[in-house]
Amino acid sequence: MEDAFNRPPLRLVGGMPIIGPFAANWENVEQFQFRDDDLLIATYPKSGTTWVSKIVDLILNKANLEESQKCAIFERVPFLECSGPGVPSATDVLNKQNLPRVIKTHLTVDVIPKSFWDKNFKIIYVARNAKDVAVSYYHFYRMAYGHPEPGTWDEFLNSYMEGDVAFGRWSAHVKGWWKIRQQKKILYLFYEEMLDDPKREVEKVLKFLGKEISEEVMEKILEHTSFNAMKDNPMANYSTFPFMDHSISPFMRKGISGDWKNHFTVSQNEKFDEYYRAEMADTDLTFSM
Ligand code: PPS
Repeated sequence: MEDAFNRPPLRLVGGMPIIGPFAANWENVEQFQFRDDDLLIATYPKSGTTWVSKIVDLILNKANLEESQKCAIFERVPFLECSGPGVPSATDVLNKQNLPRVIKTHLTVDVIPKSFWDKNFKIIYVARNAKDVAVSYYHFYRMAYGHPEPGTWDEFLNSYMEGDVAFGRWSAHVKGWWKIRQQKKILYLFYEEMLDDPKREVEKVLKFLGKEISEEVMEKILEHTSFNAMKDNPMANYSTFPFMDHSISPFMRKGISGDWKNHFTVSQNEKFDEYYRAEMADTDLTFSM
């Protein structure tokens, strides 16, 4: 029998590749019922999900650190499509949750559960530039063995460009959510802008959620969601999550913009730029690299 967390192959759900263990619970994900008071954090992998989750968590509990530290961020913000042997499926956890829910997803708009379209809850989408995502995703594939082997960096980059990675093509993901941003209540954030001025971006989140906080709470949130604080925080750095080997590459790896320059060769970069122009020709969505 296939070992669910030992490099199982990707599987297709609704045309989108997903990691093997998650596919087993797909029927429950498809039938998942969103509620009007949910808050959804949607991202392509490696785009700042954990960072924005921690910010939202601290905003909602007014930077009550004791509360926020009671359990890991992946428990406070369940990952909708996550399931596997020995791991409670997020759909089960969420179905039992009565309080307003904050939910994480990496699903594309094409495969999001049908109930998404009938409800009117808020969504925070975070996008990160395609090249840094590729690098971060490569290192994540190396350390998180629910994914197939990434191969060499060059092999992984080719798979990524072809969309043969979990959650498919980056371009389809970011463009899909961008397209529906006026149809649904979506705050579309960029990882690079969060790095540039975290306070400004936290203020955007506050406004979107209709929340006000004191300057003191703001300072606490900024301090506890800085890269260094999150890297050292076992409730934020995924060190308590099974099926990851942080000695290969830590989950909280570098937290910078432009690391792609340390990975892409000149020819990989030329090829990627050409691919990128074609992929992004039909959108006004732009990124800072
Ligand atoms: S996942 O697995 O898809 O949920 O990963 P995700 O949280 O989306 O992305 C992980 C990358 O985000 C970086 N990160 C941060 N950067 C700056 N500041 C803060 N506070 C922060 N928290 C997480 C993390 O380091 C991963 O990026 P890389 O480039 O690999 O370092």
